[in-house]
Amino acid sequence: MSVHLVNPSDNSFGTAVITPRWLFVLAAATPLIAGDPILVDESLEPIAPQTIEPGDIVGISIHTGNALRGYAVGRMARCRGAWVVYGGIHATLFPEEALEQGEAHAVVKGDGDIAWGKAVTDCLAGNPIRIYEGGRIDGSQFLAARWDLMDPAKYMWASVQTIRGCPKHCSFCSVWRTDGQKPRQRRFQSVVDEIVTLRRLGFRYIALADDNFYPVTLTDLRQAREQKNSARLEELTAIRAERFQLMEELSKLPKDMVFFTQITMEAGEDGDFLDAMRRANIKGALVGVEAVTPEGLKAVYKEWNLSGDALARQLQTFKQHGVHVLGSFIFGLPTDRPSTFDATVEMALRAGITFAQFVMMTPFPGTVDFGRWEKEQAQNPTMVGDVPITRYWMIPTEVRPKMFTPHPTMSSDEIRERTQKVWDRFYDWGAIWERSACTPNLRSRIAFIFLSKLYRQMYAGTGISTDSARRKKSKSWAKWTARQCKKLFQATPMPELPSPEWEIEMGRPAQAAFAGGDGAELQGPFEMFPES
Ligand code: B12
Ligand code: SF4
Repeated sequence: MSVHLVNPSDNSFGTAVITPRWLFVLAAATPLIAGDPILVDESLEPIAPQTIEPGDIVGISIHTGNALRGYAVGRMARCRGAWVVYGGIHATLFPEEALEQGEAHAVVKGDGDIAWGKAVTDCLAGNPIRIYEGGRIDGSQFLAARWDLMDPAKYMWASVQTIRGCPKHCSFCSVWRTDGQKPRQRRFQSVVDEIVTLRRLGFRYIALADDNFYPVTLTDLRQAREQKNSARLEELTAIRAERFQLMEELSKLPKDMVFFTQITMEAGEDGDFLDAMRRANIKGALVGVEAVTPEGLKAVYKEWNLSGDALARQLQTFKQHGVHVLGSFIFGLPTDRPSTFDATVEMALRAGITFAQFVMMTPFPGTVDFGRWEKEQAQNPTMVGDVPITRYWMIPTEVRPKMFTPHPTMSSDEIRERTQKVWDRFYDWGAIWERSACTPNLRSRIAFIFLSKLYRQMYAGTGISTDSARRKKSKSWAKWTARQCKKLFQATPMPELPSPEWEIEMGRPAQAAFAGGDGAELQGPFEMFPES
């Protein structure tokens, strides 16, 4: 009997950018009695059906974008006599769909760190229940990933989670509803131990797979003070202190490490936090800008974001403190007009952000936007074949529309074409070359250009491309570029890197873990985010 964990994907590139963290966390959650699980990441290679034997247990993770492929894998596994269990955000939101369409024996809702062990044990005993409530476990219970089961040659960046949940409530995002609004911080010692393991293996680029790395804003603290809410103030202060503690420990790791995270724009007001990020080598952050106008921000319940010149200044602040921004913008909001596209790309260029992504409005299940849309569609649903559009992930990818919600003034094609042009303009050779000036030497500059082009191609290949010929071409381009980028990201493994010693009772480090690398890696090929 074997346990298989499958990350479904329709696109296999042979090399992947970021490790799918759930795979290695669930590996750690697999009971010892079941042995080491077999990990299959289909973004590298599709699963080979003959590897599944009767009585095996197959765990499949689905988000909305890969649910259809996930169900096909599940049906195949069940047909071969395996126990089939689903988990992940989409299965959490639609457990019945996974049971029916994916022919699951069981679904784990919510966190799998504890519930997966129970599901495996029950499958081994031959009596799994239909639904396991994994819930939202406490941060101290988050498991460290089994990186010993990963092939380091296949991934460019590893991913480590430091916190789950987000106190905000953006209308297009499901995180605050599924992961909760109460931030759940992982013990920083466990985070650092994992990173040391990864650096030993030769990973120096790490994505901090967090919903929001900045869970307490200066405004939150001020409001608690003004309301004289001492309990709240104490709680917020403790969360903030733990963030600083984590960053302090990260700053003791080898100096060649580069971390990247996701953060709200409000961090731009918090110079102390940004400085701590820079010292911790958190050199880049995805910032959800979403829209550049006040109306657009209102439409997504993100009025607390800035617009206009104040927005440009706020984004520049990140860079001044040494944190590069990957700005994320959404097109297709009801308030968007043809002029919004130019205004957005001009703002992105003016604000000096290092990377940008321009995504099209997608109503993800579990969001406020999705709920509203589902209600609107209830009476007279639009159908694509025999699938209602509100179940768009069940529409075969070849015929799946690129946009699902109609816009009041523009057609989907117009929005797509204009979005494409914005990508083209932000990532044209001249603009990339200009941005690459933030790197310290020619080699890094070339690497920067490669990465920018890869980023742009991967998006065009898997998302917003206008026709299948272009998609095919950009996929093979992305495959080639990914192989080159992998080489650029590789670092010399540091098997001797010592683990920090922690004072367990105090929950604080007893001594400085690692005073810093020898600097050799700083000459590496991709030191594109120098200390500024
Ligand atoms: C890091 C991250 C990314 C990274 C890295 C992705 C990667 N390779 O891992 C990047 C930036 C590349 C990314 C891209 C995208 N992402 Co993203 N991402 C995340 C984020 C913040 C964390 C994911 C993570 O690693 N978590 C850590 C692991 C350990 O947690 P987990 O995956 O939730 O797994 C736990 C449970 O779900 C459960 N579980 C999971 N799988 C299974 C399987 C079984 C069998 C069992 C039993 C349990 C189980 O157990 C695990 C441990 O507790 C999540 C937000 C979130 N809170 O999930 C969004 C999230 C998954 N992303 C989302 C989206 C929309 C995207 C994009 C489409 C964005 C875009 N517009 O381009 C792309 C799509 C990429 C792709 N093709 O897959 C949405 C998905 C919504 C949905 N309904 O599907 C999320 C939920 C964020 C949101 N705003 O709502 N993402
Ligand atoms: S989009 Fe970002 S800030 Fe908004 S709720 Fe989601 S994780 Fe939080």
